[in-house]
Amino acid sequence: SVSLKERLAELIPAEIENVKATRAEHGKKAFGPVVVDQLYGGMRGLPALIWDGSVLDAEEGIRFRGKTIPECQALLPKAPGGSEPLPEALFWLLVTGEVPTQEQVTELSKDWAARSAIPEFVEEILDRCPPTLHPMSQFSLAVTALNHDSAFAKAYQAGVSKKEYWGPTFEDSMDLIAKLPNIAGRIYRNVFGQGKLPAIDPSKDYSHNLATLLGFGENHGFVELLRLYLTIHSDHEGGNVSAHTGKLVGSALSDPFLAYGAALNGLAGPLHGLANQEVLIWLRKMQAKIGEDASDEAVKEYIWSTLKAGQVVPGYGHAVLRKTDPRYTAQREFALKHLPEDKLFKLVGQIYNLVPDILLEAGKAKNPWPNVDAHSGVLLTYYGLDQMQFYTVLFGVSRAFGVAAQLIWDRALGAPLERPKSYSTAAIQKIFKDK
Ligand code: FCX
Repeated sequence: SVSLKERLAELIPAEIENVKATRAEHGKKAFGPVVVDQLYGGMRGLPALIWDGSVLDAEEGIRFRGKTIPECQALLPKAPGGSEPLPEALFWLLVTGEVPTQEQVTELSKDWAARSAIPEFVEEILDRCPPTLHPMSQFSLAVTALNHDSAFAKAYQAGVSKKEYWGPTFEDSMDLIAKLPNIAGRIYRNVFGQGKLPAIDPSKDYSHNLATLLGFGENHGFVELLRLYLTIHSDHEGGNVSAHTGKLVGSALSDPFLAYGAALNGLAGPLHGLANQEVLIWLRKMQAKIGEDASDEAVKEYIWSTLKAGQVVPGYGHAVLRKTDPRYTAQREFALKHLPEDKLFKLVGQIYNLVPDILLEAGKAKNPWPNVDAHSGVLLTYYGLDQMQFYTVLFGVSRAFGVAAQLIWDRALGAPLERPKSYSTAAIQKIFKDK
């Protein structure tokens, strides 16, 4: 079928059986020891969630349904004349585990274009936001407000059976993704004053339309960048702040708009998605202080001054990864192909040669290597999207793909309310008093 919903309906019964069988066979088995430090330490490494869409290996980085980023770049359908994968295809892969055909992807592009209009009252909410309100706050407001027309919330009120939850969740998830370009485009134009928002073109792919709404539709390089960008930022297994928040809030049967609004608020934190903005601000401050063609010595000194001021080096380190993020590498390769002589790109490369040794010498960070955010802003800046306060919104458009895919599967598999146990320090002391 060219319809994602029909394909999904075919896959769900077998997966329900698969989970049942897995639980029957392994459900009562212990899954490694938990140490007290994990309770205090942000639950690093604690096995706590199930998500089939993507898995993160500390050394190798992300795989989407078993496929690395280079494999996705090779296998997923592309736009005519394009060489980067279409994020529509990545969404199909995340949801079904299957590489879609060109036809299936085209159908998704059309479906999303048809669903893309946002209610007038949401436009008004955005138009009334002061331009000084951070774009991510505006983004989360608008996404939350889409709950006004939630198919899931409506079905729930009408008494839909648990077995049917996934259908309206699917509809909401598709609407959510489809409406993000109009929300992001409106925020961009309101805040940065780039004129009136053009219309979505139903014959174009999702990234091309988003580029048009931002004012870059004629720029082939930028459109290609967005295709890559939206593909690689979509999902990073289940435990990161945005993915986990979406799943957690969804577990209360809050609809996908409420769940994703919450996820966006997590993405807006500087240790997570906002890091892409922070990297650019940091690079610009560095250039202002030490000039554009600074020596390694001057750059090193600047990096040390950041650490000595008690700040993090944005774009470096990771809670799970222990090697260079393949999302960084994919963007570096894009830059080598499209902007090899760009000064800011060269600075990013220079920093890559210096930061890891410094972080190792400083002795705290478990991972001295760059993550996805160390590179993305430089590429956007090159094409003229140099308003760094907007960068995390683009991350947020992409992350909706992963969170939406999870929400659909959680409702299809009947995932329960999340409710882990918390302990007091006094309780910990008592438990281990004589041990
Ligand atoms: N610069 C300076 N110090 C760093 C650091 C960095 N880039 N990365 C880690 N550290 C420090 C931590 O702050 C911590 O210090 P503390 O003991 O004084 O609290 C110590 O090293 C140990 O932290 P570590 O276990 O290595 O890292 P965590 O799992 O706690 O945190 C993040 C991971 C990503 C939050 C951390 O590396 C960081 O702050 N990096 C900079 C911000 C950033 O780039 N975030 C984006 C991450 C990601 F890709 C995304 O979500 O988009």
